[in-house]
Amino acid sequence: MMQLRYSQTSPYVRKVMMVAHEAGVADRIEISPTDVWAPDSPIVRDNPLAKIPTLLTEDGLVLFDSPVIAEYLDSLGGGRLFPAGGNARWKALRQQALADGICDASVLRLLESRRPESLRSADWADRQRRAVTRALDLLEREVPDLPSADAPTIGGIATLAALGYLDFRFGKEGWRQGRPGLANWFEAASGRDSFKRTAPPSE
Ligand SMILES: N[C@@H](CCC(=O)N[C@@H](CS)C(=O)NCC(=O)O)C(=O)O
Repeated sequence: MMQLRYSQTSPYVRKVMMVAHEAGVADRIEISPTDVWAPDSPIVRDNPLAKIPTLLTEDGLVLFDSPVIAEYLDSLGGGRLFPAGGNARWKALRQQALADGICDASVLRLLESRRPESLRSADWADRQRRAVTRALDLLEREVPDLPSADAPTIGGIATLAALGYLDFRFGKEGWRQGRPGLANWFEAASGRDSFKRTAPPSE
């Protein structure tokens, strides 16, 4: 069995678990809930960066971060989600980078809001919020490049995980507003089993 250092609320974990479901290897992964914020968190034994997801493979490799884990799990399932070459590959990888960047900025914003009030920086939080806004606007323009629901790629999977995270943490901000193309794409693509089976807990 592989072992995945995991949290149910992490969008990066959701992405790699979606890949595991798509690749048909989810039942080879043992989930190991890991609190990366605990002072004595066991995560640092496996990942010096103290981040999840971290995957321990059946061969004894320790893999991070999520793009590496995603490509590894996809390779076990025959490599359907990472286009082999040419612009299709670069587009899918850039979509993943954009989606992961939305998650990075959103996680930073959330963490900032959880610091003691006297330490919070409104400017810093706003910088992250604006990055997400611009990224969503770019996604709206590039909807025609996103994969259809029945032919997923890593770009589409990562985009679903990022938009699902915005719904989970910043739902009231309404990312769909003014982005009808992206909203429609999400509506169709989020019907996939891999997305439904990896939902975060409802708050
Ligand atoms: N680039 C990393 C980001 C992973 C990440 O930031 N995970 C968060 C949880 S959502 C984490 O473990 N944070 C702990 C920390 O930053 O110290 C990836 O794609 O795996």
